Amino acid sequence: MRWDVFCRVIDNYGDIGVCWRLAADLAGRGQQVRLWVDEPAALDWMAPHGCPGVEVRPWREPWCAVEPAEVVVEAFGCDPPEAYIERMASCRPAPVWINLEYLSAEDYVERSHGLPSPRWHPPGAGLVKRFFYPGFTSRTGGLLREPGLLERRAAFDGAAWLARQGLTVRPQERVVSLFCYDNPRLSLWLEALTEQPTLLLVTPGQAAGQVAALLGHAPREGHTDTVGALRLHWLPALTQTEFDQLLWACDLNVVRGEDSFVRAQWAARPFIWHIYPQSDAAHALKLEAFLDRYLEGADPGTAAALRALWRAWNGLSAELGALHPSRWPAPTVWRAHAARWCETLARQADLSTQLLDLARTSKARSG
Ligand code: TRH
Repeated sequence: MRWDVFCRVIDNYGDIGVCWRLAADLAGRGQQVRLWVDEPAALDWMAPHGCPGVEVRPWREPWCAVEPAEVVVEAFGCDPPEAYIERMASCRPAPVWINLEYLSAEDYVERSHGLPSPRWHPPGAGLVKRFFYPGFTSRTGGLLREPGLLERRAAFDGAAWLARQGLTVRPQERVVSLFCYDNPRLSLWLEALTEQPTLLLVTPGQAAGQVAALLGHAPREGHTDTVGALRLHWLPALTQTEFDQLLWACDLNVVRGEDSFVRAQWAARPFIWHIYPQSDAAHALKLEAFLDRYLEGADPGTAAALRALWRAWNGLSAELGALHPSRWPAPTVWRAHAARWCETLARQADLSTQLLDLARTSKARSG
């Protein structure tokens, strides 16, 4: 099928990050995808080699007159151009129109997934938009997971990857990646890490900016600084494929937003989620909803330590002692928990498989 995916970059890299993964995954399954994006700059480093089957097109006003694809995905309610919707309404059969929503573990997701929203007024009169909610249970749209992802991770050699970055892990050292938003708790956390043999891989942008400010010098890409038992290595911007490999190579990953959050789960390694902060504090409920699912079945000590750590990291609790590694679950216990969670998620149908099913059945229904 031919697909048009619409992406509006609001901020950061998650909007384009999710849309690119989706487009590449669909193309890998033989679909033809046009990715319409208003701000494609991040693709230069995220996906410099492109992907066969994906055509990146500029989303500009005034809109160009193009024939709509058979399946139209608007990411995160970004509202495709009116002129495009008008054309969709005149197509016979009408294209399948799907709104890919934000990821959440909250209960409303199961209730809302798949709901139709018929359009009564122009420009889309007669069309039906369907809500597609990614999620963590079988009654949701699942998570992006390309075929063979977990097998590639299982065959991956983390030490060799680190060696390619010029790094050799020392005995007892914990390898940690840092991809986060601005975080006033970061200095306390880093101070605690100086007491433990740690190799911290710092991603460019907000993470590097804050660490650099604390050290009092600019980030030095490719270099390593040492403070006590902590070695800090400044990473360059990685492609999305390499970013996954970074997560696979680490013992602990600090991730954020939506896409890196999902990839950390497929890495089957311990992780801390810096949730995207929302002004109405909606992120607090979202964080707790995920923790409820993630920690189900964990032993009470592990569950309490992780909940306290994640809350403290996100500024949702004053119990800052939870940030100290001495309060974290034992590495083997934490890793076993992460591996079990990944196995549980892998039993669920992945997002692209479910999206393809929805598109095929909707197409068959509309004739
Ligand atoms: O960048 P994010 O915080 O993105 C978002 C946006 O803020 C968005 O508006 C919001 O709605 C959403 O979060 C919840 O975090 P995210 O989602 O993890 O996206 C980062 C992307 O950048 C992801 O695809 C991985 C990629 N990346 C690389 O490819 N290479 C790198 O070196 C790094 C650091 C990231």
